[in-house]
Amino acid sequence: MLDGWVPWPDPLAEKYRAEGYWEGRPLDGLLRESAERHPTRTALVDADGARWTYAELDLRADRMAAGLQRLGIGGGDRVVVQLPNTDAFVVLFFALLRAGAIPVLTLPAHRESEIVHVAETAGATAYAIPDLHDNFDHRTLARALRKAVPCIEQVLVAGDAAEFTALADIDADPVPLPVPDPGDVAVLLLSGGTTGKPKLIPRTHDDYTYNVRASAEVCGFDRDTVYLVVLPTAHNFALACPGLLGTLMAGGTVVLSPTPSPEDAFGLIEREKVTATAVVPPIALLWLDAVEWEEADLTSLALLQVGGSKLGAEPAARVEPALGCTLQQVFGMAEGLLNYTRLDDPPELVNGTQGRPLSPADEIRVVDEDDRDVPPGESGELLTRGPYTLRGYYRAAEHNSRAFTADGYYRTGDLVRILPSGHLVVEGRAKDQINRGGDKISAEELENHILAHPGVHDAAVVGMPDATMGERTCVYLVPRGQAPGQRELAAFLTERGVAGYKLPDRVEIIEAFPRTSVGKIDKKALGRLIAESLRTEGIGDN
Ligand code: J2J
Repeated sequence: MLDGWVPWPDPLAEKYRAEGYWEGRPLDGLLRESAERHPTRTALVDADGARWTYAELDLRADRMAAGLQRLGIGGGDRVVVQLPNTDAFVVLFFALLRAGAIPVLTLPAHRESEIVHVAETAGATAYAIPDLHDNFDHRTLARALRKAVPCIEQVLVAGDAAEFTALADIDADPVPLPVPDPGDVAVLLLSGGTTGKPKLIPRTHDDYTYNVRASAEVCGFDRDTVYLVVLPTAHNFALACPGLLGTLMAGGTVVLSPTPSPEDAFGLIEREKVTATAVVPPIALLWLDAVEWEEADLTSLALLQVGGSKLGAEPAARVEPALGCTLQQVFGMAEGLLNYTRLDDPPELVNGTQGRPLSPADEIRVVDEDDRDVPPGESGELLTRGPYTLRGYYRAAEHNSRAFTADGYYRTGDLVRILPSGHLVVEGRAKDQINRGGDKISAEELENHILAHPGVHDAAVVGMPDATMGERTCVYLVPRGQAPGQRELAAFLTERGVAGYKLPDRVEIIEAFPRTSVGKIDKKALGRLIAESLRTEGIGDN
């Protein structure tokens, strides 16, 4: 068993098993079972139109699993996976599970700063990358990683491997594979983060399989589902809610889009008669506009899931008339809890709420600053525990003591209120994080990087309202001599290996920070200050 993660207390685990939430099946079993049930149906289609049946995908995963074992990868080894939306991701994901290794999922946009930290924390022994993606050579990053994190023994490359191992060469005749303990960790997901360093989320075979199965049920996925992966495959939403795993479990077809652009996505929706997909609000807004000029036939699309940040009620109401499909709002988190509007909810709930919990076993509380339950209908911080919500981040004991209550509730940092129907409305945030159109940025992590600049005495990162993205990132700097401007700071952070989506959109200079009564930087005041500046400049959210 993997050490350093926090399992559910035994009585609770027994309850989840007895009540049928946890079925004792390994996560890769969903592909195996679908391959046995309908081997000749199409499981996967890539952007170029290459297609794999369930039998073919299943065999590819078996052969790669055997090849990985031959390379010595298995037995609980952690493998950092950073692959774009390609068949290589899907095959490697299942192959790692079957070899007994644990995929550690990172986004294509992550760079040295994030990857080094994740690989170190996970104690990873291998790193899987594309050769080039989005004008970036991931092999350069792999070389830097190997220097910084000596436990990385192997680099696996989709494409031109240079001095490393090509994923295409990892292939061997299928061998008997280890059978995992379903209560053990299957995959490590990356958290959006509120602290100085990104955190890892352990998801077990039992809990993640339930996450996928229950999501597929609520979303009505079946063998006729054609699901388009638009967000990165490594994102919990696109992977498992119900996402690509839910589609494969249901026996449908997964289609991979390289980008969320209307050109790519609409073309694939028309070509493959896509029935369902999941996007973040800025992409939904872009698509709502793009139907005006793009000619593609979107009539097959029956379900658009939108989540990751809050979708306004006004654009929400435009989805069905403009795209001709049902909208589903999803308020989820890689940590676990998922809220979905139901397919038969009335329009006021679909457009005006962020859904209700997926599982009857989800426990939620809404509390004030002293952890006391607020009166029904009032706003407070959402706490949750349940059969697919983590009990602790991986190897983060100190942080866990703050991120969870003594009785195991996860503090989401989200401010919500609950309607009598049980639906949640997200009202704001209690955590020090920017949600830039679904991309999460930990203010503390970014501030730490910015503080390394010689022209910066102190830094405070806050969100500023933005019509498309919901919010963008603004940093207030107290200069030391010559403070950097926005471009210089971006170049500095890029040089430090910070992911592009975390670069501040705006830099403001300030002599001293406003402080709260206890002497902390008053970020609410800074947030009001930048919102006010935007208003006077005629920019802002309305
Ligand atoms: C407001 N805030 C939201 C929403 C997430 C499905 C959907 C999203 C994620 C995700 C996910 C929101 N309205 N509809 O993993 O499976 C904010 C909250 C939450 C945080 C989690 C999924 N949907 N959020 O976004 O781990 O602040 O997961 O706590 O990236 O996103 O971020 P993440």
